[in-house]
Order: sequence, then C-alpha cells, then structure tokens
Amino acid sequence: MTKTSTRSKQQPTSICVSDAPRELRIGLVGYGFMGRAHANAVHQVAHFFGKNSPNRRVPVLQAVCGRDAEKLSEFAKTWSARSTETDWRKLVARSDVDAVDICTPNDSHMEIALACVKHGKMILCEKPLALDGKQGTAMVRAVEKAKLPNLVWYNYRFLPAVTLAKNIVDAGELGKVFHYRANFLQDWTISADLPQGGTGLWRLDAKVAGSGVTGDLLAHCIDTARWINGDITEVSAMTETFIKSRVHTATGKQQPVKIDDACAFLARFKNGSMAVFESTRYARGHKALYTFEINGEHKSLAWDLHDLNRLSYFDHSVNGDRRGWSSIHCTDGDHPYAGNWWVPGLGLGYEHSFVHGLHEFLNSLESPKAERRFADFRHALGTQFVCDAVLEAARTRRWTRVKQARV
Ligand code: SOE
Repeated sequence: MTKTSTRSKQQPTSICVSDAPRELRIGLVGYGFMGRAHANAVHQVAHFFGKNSPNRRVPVLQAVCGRDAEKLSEFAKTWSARSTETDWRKLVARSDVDAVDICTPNDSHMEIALACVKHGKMILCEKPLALDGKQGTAMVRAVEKAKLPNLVWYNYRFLPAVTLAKNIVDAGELGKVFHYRANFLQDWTISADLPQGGTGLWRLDAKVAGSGVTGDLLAHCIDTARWINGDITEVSAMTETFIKSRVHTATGKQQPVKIDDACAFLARFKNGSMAVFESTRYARGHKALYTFEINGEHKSLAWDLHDLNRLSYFDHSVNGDRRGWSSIHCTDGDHPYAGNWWVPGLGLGYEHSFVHGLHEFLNSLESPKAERRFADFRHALGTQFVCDAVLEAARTRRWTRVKQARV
C-alpha cells in the first residue's frame, strides 16, 4: 500500500512494508513446457487478480529446480527465479519455500508430494495426480491428514467459456442432462521413428507416464466433465497401441510400447446422463482439438479449444422461428475472469487458464471455506479412478464400476 508521509507533503511517497502483501514463495520443480506455463502464471496473477484484497498472498518464484545446471540457469534467468537447486529434495526442505509446484513427469509426483507433506509445504501438482489410483490415494491421505492446501493443474476449466458452461449447468438451466461427449485429438506420434523416453517423449514410456492418452489427454476431458456434470459411475472402453515398439532414448534399443495410443470409452454419470469420450495421438491434422458438448432438456452447450473464447449455446425456449445455435464470445466484463484483463472483445489464450487456476488457489488461501473452483488432490483422485477404470475396462472388455474418491 502506498502511504504519503505526514511530515511534509513535498516528501516522496514510500512503501509501508508492514502493509505489503505477504509473499507465497513458490519452489518450481521442473522447467519444461509446464514449468514455463506455471512460471508465467506466478508472475502474471498479481497484476490482474486480487489487487484490492488485503490478505491476499503474492506468489513469487523463490526457486526453480532441474537436473541440467545449464538449462536451469537459462530458465532461472528468463523467468526471474530468485535461486536454483539441482536436487528437488533440497528445494522441498528449504525454509524459504512455502509451496512446491511439481512440474515433473508423472512417475515422480507421488515421491515429491510425500516429501512436501513431510516438510509442511503446500503443493501444486501437474496432472494427472499420479501413475494410478493407488499412488493417488496415498497422496490424498497424506495431504489431507497434514491439512496442507493442494491443487492439481487441470487448467482448461479456468478458460472463461468453460467456466461459463459450468455456471450455466450449475444454475440448472439445462434441466435434465442427457448427453455429454468429449474428444481430445492430436497427431504428433504417428511417425514410427519417434523414440520413447526423454524430454516430452516420456509421455510414450508407460513406466514414466502411467498410461498414454488416457492419463495425458482424457484426464483433462474427465476432469472438466466431472466438474460440470458430476461423478462418473461406470465405463466401457477400448484402447489401441498402433506402434508396438519404439527405440528407447535411454537404451538406444527397440522396446515394446506399453501406452495406449488411442482410447474411446462410454460412460454413465451419477445423474443418469450418458457419455462418449475419444482421444488419440493419431488423428492426422489435429494438434490439440479438445472439444466437449452437453445436451440437456432445455439447452445445449458446446466448446472447442481451437476457438477457446467462444461457447456455443442453444436455447430451446426461444421462439421456433429464431431458434438456433448462438456463439457467445466470452470476452466481456460479465464473463468469468475476462473483466480482469482487457476491454471487451479482446480474447484470452491457453496461458491465461493457468493464471486463473493460480488465482483460484490464492482465493482459497484467503477464504478457505469458500467454494473451490480448482481440482484439489481429492477431486483429481476421482479423475484418476475414472482413468484406472477405463484402462481396466479396455483390458477386460467389460463394463467396469468406477471407484469413488472417498479415502
Ligand atoms: C500432450 O501433448 C499435452 O501437452 C498434454 O500433456 C497437456 O496436458 C495438454 O494440455 C496438451 O497436450
């Protein structure tokens, strides 16, 4: 807060340190694609959200951790990190770190998260929560027992058009919901020459990733679906691995590919609605086509990541001669998050979803009893259980009950 001196009106203004917002000192583990997305959110959020809130904590990039010292130093310079560590165990133990942001491949989430709990750190964890529900359960038990604030970065819910869809459904405007459908289509693994393992390509290595498109892409669709339309109770699924072996970057040898390259599943929700989900990395021409549609008695809604500021909206109550799909450009002050940014009509992008997610986390620190808009570990465990059930259903070729996240 800026204060004018009482001694003389001519004196310059000064910052009263005791009134300055308390920092939330974040230690970022991992400096890849997600490290950049999160670091950007850390720097942006206080510029656009929570400015008038006296108890609001202001995140700072206290430390960043990665194994390659050269890349780490480059990252730290680019993103103005205050310090670096090459061993995540040291970062987690530091007394000047309040929260740890885990941006590493999936096989390390549990170990790092459990160490954070031991050191009393808040945790922000990349999705999916863990390799499987068993690991996820241990993580939920630990953070909840220690009462540590926790978040999983399911980011797409925080795009204004997606949040608007949630708000419309929560207001009961759709009436009874009949259908939910979602796709997440990519094409980047079609070449058989692509190896498995290493930067980015760990996503093709089942030991590191846990699963293929199910945990990487469908997990996003499942998170959004459960957030908007409630719990999923049972699933039936098929998966395919089109390229059965790839060179592993660690060994230089051809090794079997154990991830699902593509997955399609049917689901039933607790509210009686039914769903179709599909994801693949073999849909030539599609880079990251995440779409969903929800059909209710009175209204339908549809969204498309490639046109992310728009929500398609159909309202059956409109007179028959004017009835049709409209396209809401969610960039006005009335739309979720949009009013904090630019003037109406100017769109937001992918990176803003992370800024909004961090904003929601900071809100929850300020008002712990307020409704949570982000996926905490428990919600993410529910998503993990759906992923587990999908993989199990594909393996057994049977309808499979989804375990609910009551630990
Ligand atoms: C995979 O290509 C990927 O980067 C996912 O890991 C992200 O979670 C998704 O948002 C975009 O695609």
